[in-house]
Amino acid sequence: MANYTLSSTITLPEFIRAQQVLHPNASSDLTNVLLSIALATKVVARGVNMAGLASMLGMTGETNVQGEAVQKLDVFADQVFGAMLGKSGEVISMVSEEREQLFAAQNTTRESKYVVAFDPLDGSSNIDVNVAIGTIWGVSRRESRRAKVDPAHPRDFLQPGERQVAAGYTIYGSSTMFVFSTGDGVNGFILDPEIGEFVLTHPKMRIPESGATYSCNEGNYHSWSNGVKRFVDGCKQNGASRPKPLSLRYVGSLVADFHRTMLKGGIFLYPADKRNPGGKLRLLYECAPLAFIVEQAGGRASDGTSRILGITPKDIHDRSPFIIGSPRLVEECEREVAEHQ
Ligand code: AHM
Ligand code: MG
Repeated sequence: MANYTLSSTITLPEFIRAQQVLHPNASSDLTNVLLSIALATKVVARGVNMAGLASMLGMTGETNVQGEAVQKLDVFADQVFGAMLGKSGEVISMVSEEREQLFAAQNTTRESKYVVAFDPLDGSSNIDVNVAIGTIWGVSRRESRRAKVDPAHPRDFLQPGERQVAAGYTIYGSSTMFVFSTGDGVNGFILDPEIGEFVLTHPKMRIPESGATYSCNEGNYHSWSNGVKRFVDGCKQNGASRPKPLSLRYVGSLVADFHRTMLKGGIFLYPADKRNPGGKLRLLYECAPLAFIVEQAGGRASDGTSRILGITPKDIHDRSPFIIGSPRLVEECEREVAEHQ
Protein backbone atom coordinates (compact mmCIF):
# COMPACT_ATOMS: atom_id res chain seq x y z
CA MET A 1 0.00 0.00 0.00
CA ALA A 2 3.03 2.23 0.53
CA ASN A 3 3.11 3.70 -2.97
CA TYR A 4 -0.63 3.87 -3.55
CA THR A 5 -2.36 7.23 -3.15
CA LEU A 6 -5.54 8.00 -4.95
CA SER A 7 -4.42 11.52 -5.81
CA SER A 8 -1.57 10.16 -7.96
CA THR A 9 -3.69 7.66 -9.90
CA ILE A 10 -6.26 7.84 -12.68
CA THR A 11 -9.67 6.28 -12.19
CA LEU A 12 -11.56 4.58 -15.01
CA PRO A 13 -14.20 7.34 -15.41
CA GLU A 14 -11.41 9.96 -15.49
CA PHE A 15 -9.55 7.92 -18.09
CA ILE A 16 -12.62 7.41 -20.28
CA ARG A 17 -13.52 11.10 -20.19
CA ALA A 18 -9.92 12.12 -20.97
CA GLN A 19 -9.96 9.75 -23.97
CA GLN A 20 -13.07 11.49 -25.22
CA VAL A 21 -11.25 14.82 -25.15
CA LEU A 22 -8.08 13.46 -26.78
CA HIS A 23 -9.61 11.31 -29.50
CA PRO A 24 -12.42 12.59 -31.70
CA ASN A 25 -13.61 9.01 -32.41
CA ALA A 26 -14.26 8.43 -28.72
CA SER A 27 -17.51 10.41 -28.66
CA SER A 28 -19.55 11.32 -25.59
CA ASP A 29 -22.08 8.62 -26.59
CA LEU A 30 -19.42 5.97 -26.44
CA THR A 31 -18.24 7.40 -23.14
CA ASN A 32 -21.72 6.78 -21.74
CA VAL A 33 -21.72 3.20 -23.00
CA LEU A 34 -18.32 2.53 -21.42
CA LEU A 35 -19.36 4.10 -18.12
CA SER A 36 -22.48 1.90 -18.08
CA ILE A 37 -20.35 -1.19 -18.67
CA ALA A 38 -17.95 -0.16 -15.89
CA LEU A 39 -20.86 0.33 -13.50
CA ALA A 40 -22.45 -3.01 -14.44
CA THR A 41 -19.07 -4.64 -13.87
CA LYS A 42 -18.89 -3.27 -10.34
CA VAL A 43 -22.38 -4.56 -9.54
CA VAL A 44 -21.49 -8.00 -10.91
CA ALA A 45 -18.17 -7.98 -8.98
CA ARG A 46 -20.12 -7.37 -5.78
CA GLY A 47 -22.50 -10.21 -6.68
CA VAL A 48 -19.57 -12.56 -7.39
CA ASN A 49 -17.95 -11.70 -4.05
CA MET A 50 -21.16 -12.13 -2.08
CA ALA A 51 -22.57 -15.11 -3.96
CA GLY A 52 -21.59 -17.73 -1.39
CA LEU A 53 -23.18 -15.70 1.40
CA ALA A 54 -26.30 -14.60 -0.45
CA SER A 55 -27.44 -18.03 -1.73
CA MET A 56 -26.52 -17.04 -5.26
CA LEU A 57 -24.46 -20.12 -6.06
CA GLY A 58 -25.74 -23.18 -7.91
CA MET A 59 -28.04 -23.86 -10.83
CA THR A 60 -31.36 -22.27 -11.69
CA GLY A 61 -32.59 -25.56 -13.17
CA GLU A 62 -32.88 -23.94 -16.63
CA THR A 63 -30.84 -24.62 -19.79
CA ASN A 64 -29.68 -21.76 -22.02
CA VAL A 65 -29.69 -21.46 -25.82
CA GLN A 66 -26.31 -23.22 -25.90
CA GLY A 67 -27.81 -26.24 -24.12
CA GLU A 68 -25.78 -25.47 -20.99
CA ALA A 69 -27.09 -25.52 -17.42
CA VAL A 70 -27.74 -21.95 -16.26
CA GLN A 71 -26.31 -20.81 -12.94
CA LYS A 72 -27.93 -18.23 -10.69
CA LEU A 73 -24.95 -15.88 -11.14
CA ASP A 74 -25.22 -16.17 -14.95
CA VAL A 75 -28.77 -14.85 -14.72
CA PHE A 76 -27.84 -12.12 -12.27
CA ALA A 77 -24.94 -10.88 -14.42
CA ASP A 78 -27.07 -11.02 -17.58
CA GLN A 79 -29.82 -8.94 -16.00
CA VAL A 80 -27.39 -6.37 -14.58
CA PHE A 81 -25.66 -5.83 -17.94
CA GLY A 82 -28.95 -5.76 -19.85
CA ALA A 83 -30.45 -3.20 -17.45
CA MET A 84 -27.41 -0.91 -17.09
CA LEU A 85 -26.67 -0.78 -20.81
CA GLY A 86 -30.35 -0.55 -21.60
CA LYS A 87 -30.87 2.63 -19.65
CA SER A 88 -27.80 4.43 -21.06
CA GLY A 89 -29.90 5.65 -24.01
CA GLU A 90 -26.98 5.02 -26.39
CA VAL A 91 -27.59 1.31 -27.07
CA ILE A 92 -30.20 0.09 -29.53
CA SER A 93 -30.00 -3.63 -28.85
CA MET A 94 -27.94 -6.31 -27.18
CA VAL A 95 -26.95 -9.94 -27.55
CA SER A 96 -26.15 -12.05 -24.50
CA GLU A 97 -24.84 -15.58 -24.25
CA GLU A 98 -27.76 -16.24 -21.93
CA ARG A 99 -30.56 -15.18 -24.32
CA GLU A 100 -31.68 -16.91 -27.49
CA GLN A 101 -32.69 -13.73 -29.30
CA LEU A 102 -31.17 -10.29 -29.36
CA PHE A 103 -33.12 -7.88 -27.19
CA ALA A 104 -33.92 -4.20 -27.34
CA ALA A 105 -32.53 -1.73 -24.83
CA GLN A 106 -35.00 -0.22 -22.41
CA ASN A 107 -34.33 3.43 -23.32
CA THR A 108 -33.76 3.06 -27.02
CA THR A 109 -34.28 5.97 -29.43
CA ARG A 110 -33.76 6.32 -33.19
CA GLU A 111 -30.55 8.12 -32.29
CA SER A 112 -29.12 5.26 -30.22
CA LYS A 113 -25.93 4.38 -32.09
CA TYR A 114 -24.53 1.21 -30.60
CA VAL A 115 -25.11 -2.49 -30.24
CA VAL A 116 -23.38 -4.50 -27.52
CA ALA A 117 -22.70 -8.23 -27.40
CA PHE A 118 -21.67 -9.74 -24.08
CA ASP A 119 -20.95 -12.92 -22.23
CA PRO A 120 -22.12 -11.78 -18.80
CA LEU A 121 -20.34 -14.46 -16.81
CA ASP A 122 -17.74 -16.50 -18.61
CA GLY A 123 -16.24 -19.63 -17.09
CA SER A 124 -19.50 -20.69 -15.44
CA SER A 125 -18.11 -24.10 -14.46
CA ASN A 126 -15.71 -22.30 -12.10
CA ILE A 127 -18.36 -20.24 -10.28
CA ASP A 128 -19.02 -22.67 -7.45
CA VAL A 129 -15.37 -23.42 -6.77
CA ASN A 130 -14.05 -19.90 -6.22
CA VAL A 131 -11.87 -19.85 -9.33
CA ALA A 132 -11.54 -16.72 -11.49
CA ILE A 133 -14.44 -16.00 -13.86
CA GLY A 134 -15.10 -13.04 -16.11
CA THR A 135 -17.25 -10.87 -18.37
CA ILE A 136 -16.51 -10.21 -22.05
CA TRP A 137 -18.11 -7.51 -24.21
CA GLY A 138 -17.84 -5.83 -27.59
CA VAL A 139 -19.47 -2.61 -28.84
CA SER A 140 -20.23 -1.94 -32.51
CA ARG A 141 -22.08 0.81 -34.36
CA ARG A 142 -25.57 -0.17 -35.39
CA GLU A 143 -25.92 -0.69 -39.12
CA SER A 144 -29.61 0.12 -39.38
CA ARG A 145 -29.41 3.56 -37.81
CA ARG A 146 -31.31 5.52 -40.41
CA ALA A 147 -33.31 2.70 -41.90
CA LYS A 148 -36.96 2.18 -40.97
CA VAL A 149 -36.51 -1.21 -39.39
CA ASP A 150 -37.32 -2.77 -36.12
CA PRO A 151 -34.90 -1.27 -33.57
CA ALA A 152 -33.51 -4.69 -32.74
CA HIS A 153 -32.20 -6.03 -36.05
CA PRO A 154 -29.83 -9.03 -36.35
CA ARG A 155 -27.90 -7.31 -39.15
CA ASP A 156 -26.61 -4.82 -36.56
CA PHE A 157 -24.68 -7.67 -34.97
CA LEU A 158 -23.64 -9.67 -38.02
CA GLN A 159 -20.59 -7.54 -38.71
CA PRO A 160 -16.92 -8.61 -38.68
CA GLY A 161 -15.22 -8.01 -35.34
CA GLU A 162 -12.87 -5.45 -36.88
CA ARG A 163 -15.83 -3.06 -36.90
CA GLN A 164 -16.05 -3.07 -33.09
CA VAL A 165 -15.48 0.40 -31.69
CA ALA A 166 -14.63 -0.88 -28.22
CA ALA A 167 -14.14 -4.21 -26.50
CA GLY A 168 -13.09 -5.42 -23.11
CA TYR A 169 -13.23 -7.94 -20.35
CA THR A 170 -13.35 -8.10 -16.59
CA ILE A 171 -11.67 -10.77 -14.55
CA TYR A 172 -13.17 -11.48 -11.14
CA GLY A 173 -10.05 -12.97 -9.60
CA SER A 174 -7.88 -12.29 -6.58
CA SER A 175 -8.71 -8.70 -7.51
CA THR A 176 -11.30 -7.45 -10.01
CA MET A 177 -9.64 -6.13 -13.13
CA PHE A 178 -11.17 -4.26 -16.07
CA VAL A 179 -9.27 -4.27 -19.38
CA PHE A 180 -10.52 -2.46 -22.47
CA SER A 181 -9.65 -0.82 -25.77
CA THR A 182 -11.33 1.70 -28.00
CA GLY A 183 -8.87 0.99 -30.81
CA ASP A 184 -6.11 3.09 -29.34
CA GLY A 185 -4.15 0.57 -27.28
CA VAL A 186 -5.19 -1.49 -24.28
CA ASN A 187 -5.38 -0.32 -20.68
CA GLY A 188 -6.07 -2.24 -17.47
CA PHE A 189 -7.64 -1.09 -14.19
CA ILE A 190 -7.93 -2.77 -10.80
CA LEU A 191 -10.98 -2.22 -8.62
CA ASP A 192 -10.18 -0.51 -5.33
CA PRO A 193 -12.99 -1.94 -3.18
CA GLU A 194 -12.54 0.75 -0.52
CA ILE A 195 -13.62 3.53 -2.87
CA GLY A 196 -15.56 1.37 -5.33
CA GLU A 197 -13.60 2.65 -8.32
CA PHE A 198 -11.34 1.12 -10.96
CA VAL A 199 -7.82 2.59 -10.92
CA LEU A 200 -5.36 2.55 -13.84
CA THR A 201 -2.66 -0.02 -13.04
CA HIS A 202 -1.69 -1.43 -16.44
CA PRO A 203 -1.33 1.41 -18.97
CA LYS A 204 -0.64 0.62 -22.64
CA MET A 205 -0.59 -3.16 -22.27
CA ARG A 206 1.48 -5.12 -24.80
CA ILE A 207 1.51 -8.89 -25.18
CA PRO A 208 5.01 -10.44 -25.38
CA GLU A 209 6.12 -11.63 -28.85
CA SER A 210 6.31 -15.18 -27.54
CA GLY A 211 5.82 -16.93 -24.21
CA ALA A 212 6.46 -19.98 -22.09
CA THR A 213 2.93 -21.42 -21.78
CA TYR A 214 0.29 -23.08 -23.93
CA SER A 215 -3.30 -23.29 -22.75
CA CYS A 216 -5.95 -25.72 -24.00
CA ASN A 217 -8.25 -28.52 -22.86
CA GLU A 218 -5.90 -31.34 -23.75
CA GLY A 219 -8.53 -33.90 -22.82
CA ASN A 220 -9.86 -33.24 -26.33
CA TYR A 221 -6.51 -34.14 -27.97
CA HIS A 222 -7.72 -37.26 -29.74
CA SER A 223 -10.46 -35.42 -31.60
CA TRP A 224 -8.32 -32.53 -32.85
CA SER A 225 -7.04 -32.13 -36.42
CA ASN A 226 -3.53 -33.37 -37.21
CA GLY A 227 -2.21 -29.82 -37.47
CA VAL A 228 -3.40 -28.89 -33.97
CA LYS A 229 -2.04 -32.17 -32.55
CA ARG A 230 1.34 -31.51 -34.15
CA PHE A 231 1.46 -27.99 -32.76
CA VAL A 232 0.62 -29.13 -29.22
CA ASP A 233 3.07 -32.03 -29.49
CA GLY A 234 5.71 -29.49 -30.50
CA CYS A 235 4.93 -27.32 -27.45
CA LYS A 236 6.16 -30.19 -25.27
CA GLN A 237 9.50 -30.51 -27.00
CA ASN A 238 12.59 -28.40 -27.14
CA GLY A 239 14.28 -27.81 -30.46
CA ALA A 240 15.32 -25.13 -32.87
CA SER A 241 12.37 -22.85 -32.16
CA ARG A 242 12.38 -23.18 -28.35
CA PRO A 243 15.09 -23.93 -25.81
CA LYS A 244 12.76 -25.82 -23.48
CA PRO A 245 9.23 -27.20 -23.61
CA LEU A 246 6.34 -24.84 -22.90
CA SER A 247 4.37 -25.28 -19.66
CA LEU A 248 0.68 -26.18 -19.80
CA ARG A 249 -1.63 -23.76 -17.97
CA TYR A 250 -5.42 -24.17 -18.21
CA VAL A 251 -7.94 -22.62 -15.83
CA GLY A 252 -11.03 -23.37 -17.93
CA SER A 253 -12.22 -19.75 -17.71
CA LEU A 254 -11.45 -18.08 -21.01
CA VAL A 255 -10.97 -14.66 -19.42
CA ALA A 256 -8.46 -16.02 -16.87
CA ASP A 257 -6.53 -18.03 -19.45
CA PHE A 258 -6.52 -15.08 -21.84
CA HIS A 259 -5.51 -12.56 -19.19
CA ARG A 260 -2.50 -14.65 -18.15
CA THR A 261 -1.55 -15.00 -21.82
CA MET A 262 -1.82 -11.22 -22.32
CA LEU A 263 0.45 -10.44 -19.39
CA LYS A 264 3.02 -13.21 -19.67
CA GLY A 265 2.82 -14.22 -23.33
CA GLY A 266 1.90 -17.68 -24.63
CA ILE A 267 -0.94 -19.16 -26.59
CA PHE A 268 -4.55 -20.16 -25.83
CA LEU A 269 -6.37 -22.48 -28.17
CA TYR A 270 -9.85 -23.99 -28.29
CA PRO A 271 -9.83 -25.76 -31.65
CA ALA A 272 -12.63 -27.69 -33.31
CA ASP A 273 -13.15 -31.20 -31.95
CA LYS A 274 -15.69 -33.99 -32.41
CA ARG A 275 -18.06 -32.58 -29.79
CA ASN A 276 -17.66 -29.03 -31.14
CA PRO A 277 -17.01 -29.37 -34.89
CA GLY A 278 -17.29 -25.60 -35.38
CA GLY A 279 -15.32 -24.81 -32.22
CA LYS A 280 -16.83 -24.21 -28.79
CA LEU A 281 -16.34 -20.51 -28.16
CA ARG A 282 -18.78 -17.93 -29.45
CA LEU A 283 -17.61 -15.53 -32.13
CA LEU A 284 -19.61 -12.46 -31.20
CA TYR A 285 -19.14 -12.19 -27.46
CA GLU A 286 -16.09 -14.33 -26.71
CA CYS A 287 -13.71 -14.51 -29.68
CA ALA A 288 -14.18 -11.13 -31.42
CA PRO A 289 -13.80 -8.88 -28.33
CA LEU A 290 -10.66 -10.72 -27.16
CA ALA A 291 -9.28 -10.69 -30.71
CA PHE A 292 -9.80 -6.90 -30.80
CA ILE A 293 -7.92 -6.55 -27.50
CA VAL A 294 -5.06 -8.86 -28.46
CA GLU A 295 -4.46 -7.13 -31.80
CA GLN A 296 -4.44 -3.77 -30.06
CA ALA A 297 -1.77 -5.19 -27.74
CA GLY A 298 0.39 -6.53 -30.59
CA GLY A 299 -0.91 -10.11 -30.54
CA ARG A 300 -2.76 -12.33 -32.99
CA ALA A 301 -6.10 -14.19 -33.09
CA SER A 302 -7.10 -16.77 -35.66
CA ASP A 303 -9.55 -19.59 -36.32
CA GLY A 304 -6.60 -21.58 -37.66
CA THR A 305 -6.77 -20.21 -41.18
CA SER A 306 -8.39 -16.74 -40.98
CA ARG A 307 -8.06 -13.68 -38.80
CA ILE A 308 -10.89 -13.73 -36.25
CA LEU A 309 -11.62 -10.03 -36.74
CA GLY A 310 -12.28 -10.57 -40.46
CA ILE A 311 -15.00 -13.19 -39.96
CA THR A 312 -18.62 -12.12 -40.45
CA PRO A 313 -20.95 -14.18 -38.23
CA LYS A 314 -24.01 -15.70 -39.90
CA ASP A 315 -25.88 -16.07 -36.64
CA ILE A 316 -25.60 -14.19 -33.36
CA HIS A 317 -24.57 -17.37 -31.50
CA ASP A 318 -22.06 -18.64 -34.08
CA ARG A 319 -19.05 -20.50 -32.72
CA SER A 320 -15.49 -20.57 -33.98
CA PRO A 321 -12.24 -22.42 -33.42
CA PHE A 322 -10.08 -19.95 -31.49
CA ILE A 323 -6.32 -19.54 -31.34
CA ILE A 324 -5.08 -16.40 -29.61
CA GLY A 325 -1.98 -15.02 -28.00
CA SER A 326 1.62 -14.07 -28.72
CA PRO A 327 2.08 -13.51 -32.46
CA ARG A 328 4.98 -15.95 -32.91
CA LEU A 329 3.15 -18.84 -31.28
CA VAL A 330 -0.15 -18.21 -33.07
CA GLU A 331 1.68 -18.05 -36.41
CA GLU A 332 3.44 -21.33 -35.60
CA CYS A 333 0.09 -22.96 -34.87
CA GLU A 334 -1.44 -21.57 -38.08
CA ARG A 335 1.47 -23.02 -40.08
CA GLU A 336 0.91 -26.50 -38.61
CA VAL A 337 -2.83 -26.26 -39.28
CA ALA A 338 -2.23 -25.17 -42.90
CA GLU A 339 0.34 -27.90 -43.58
CA HIS A 340 -1.34 -30.85 -41.82
CA GLN A 341 -5.11 -31.06 -42.34
P1 AHM B 1 -19.22 -20.48 -20.68
O1 AHM B 1 -19.33 -19.17 -21.38
O2 AHM B 1 -20.51 -21.23 -20.68
O3 AHM B 1 -18.62 -20.37 -19.32
O4 AHM B 1 -18.25 -21.44 -21.59
C1 AHM B 1 -17.06 -20.94 -22.06
C2 AHM B 1 -15.89 -21.56 -21.32
C3 AHM B 1 -14.64 -20.73 -21.45
O5 AHM B 1 -14.54 -19.83 -20.38
C4 AHM B 1 -13.54 -21.74 -21.42
O6 AHM B 1 -12.43 -21.35 -22.18
C5 AHM B 1 -14.18 -22.96 -21.99
O7 AHM B 1 -15.59 -22.79 -21.90
C6 AHM B 1 -13.81 -24.18 -21.24
O8 AHM B 1 -14.37 -25.29 -21.86
P2 AHM B 1 -13.98 -26.78 -21.46
O9 AHM B 1 -14.57 -27.01 -20.11
O10 AHM B 1 -14.57 -27.60 -22.55
O11 AHM B 1 -12.47 -26.84 -21.44
MG1 MG C 1 -18.49 -17.79 -22.12
